Amino acid sequence: MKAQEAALGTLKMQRIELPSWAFGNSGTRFKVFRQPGVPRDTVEKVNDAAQVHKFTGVAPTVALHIPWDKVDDWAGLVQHAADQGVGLGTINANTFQDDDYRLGSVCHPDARVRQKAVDHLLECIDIMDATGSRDLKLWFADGTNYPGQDDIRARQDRLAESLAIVYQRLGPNQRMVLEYKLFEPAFYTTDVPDWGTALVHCLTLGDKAKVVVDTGHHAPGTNIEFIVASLLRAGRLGGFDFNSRFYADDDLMVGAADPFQLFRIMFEVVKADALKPDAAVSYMLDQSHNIEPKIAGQIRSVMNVQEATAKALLVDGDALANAQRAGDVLGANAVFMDAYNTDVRPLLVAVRAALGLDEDPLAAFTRSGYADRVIRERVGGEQAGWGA
Ligand code: RM4
Ligand code: MN
Repeated sequence: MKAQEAALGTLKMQRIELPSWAFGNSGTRFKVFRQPGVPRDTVEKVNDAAQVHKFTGVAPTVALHIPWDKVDDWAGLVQHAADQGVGLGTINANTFQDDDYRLGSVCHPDARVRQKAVDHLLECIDIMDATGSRDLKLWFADGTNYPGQDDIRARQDRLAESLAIVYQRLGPNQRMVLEYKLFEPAFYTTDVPDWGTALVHCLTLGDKAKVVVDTGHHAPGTNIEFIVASLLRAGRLGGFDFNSRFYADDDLMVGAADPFQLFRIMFEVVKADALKPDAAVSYMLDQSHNIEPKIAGQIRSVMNVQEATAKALLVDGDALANAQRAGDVLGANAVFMDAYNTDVRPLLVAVRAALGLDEDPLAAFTRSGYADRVIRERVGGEQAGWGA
């Protein structure tokens, strides 16, 4: 009972960040299915994100992607978000959708293109100044497709030089968070393919540089919780991009493909006491809802993170430590699995009650009529896609 009460307190304070692009149309490279009622601009994306927070109570910030979400009046957007009960979060840079970036951005062989990419990243920090955002998220599509295409080490040097310029520009309360990805769009080499490469660059840059773990960016079978534990130990875990994968960077709803993996990851987070706001680890979703409704898809994802967190919080730490010390392999595993196999849905109902929310966020959202209303209202104009 005590454990449940403690878990309830922590779950009430949990914070999950939503990606603006989850609310726009998205798809595969084969087809983008358009959905009615999809936002047409950043303001409408923020409105949709605010619905997720309204019904879950734990998703009060929305991450933006630049230039997709660029607006003329940042102060106006900050105010609009506040009026909806949310804030603006991480600023995600985009150096992958310009013809100049065919051979890369910050690692490009041509100094002119590298400068263009760096200028974009500096502009993102200007935007952070205006929005009050803490984190600049960097994911680079840089890499090569063919052996011999470019010099692997020289590309690392260019990356380090570019990152150093951007790092210097960060304000005292701003951070740079560097995301790695195994492959795609480059297939032979990727310039930031793994947490080792990301960490090496962050360690060289300084304390304000941290690594982002996108759960979809690993080879099949990778032990992601080991990476999380190692980065936490090094004080270099900046945050997560949560999603689910069956094959590669599937961007499916977090906790859908392998809820046990999400539990194992959240257990490492809980062990390191890294759920607290001052632990400065951000918990962001990075998903696209290609065939399912988007706001409901985000609500479901938030609930999945909450369930994994609740289970992780219920692991009996003393019993586990005792079993580990005694070398009791099966006993330790049983303690772990007991928590995973606990039905935490009643606990989350209690969390929602304590927050003054409906116990069933998805049903409450449906009942609110918001989805039907925006389908009626959002006619005309160009519906936002993941790239706009
Ligand atoms: C990348 C990566 C980034 C995201 C882009 C759209 O694969 O996950 O975080 O911003 O996709
Ligand atoms: Mn990501």
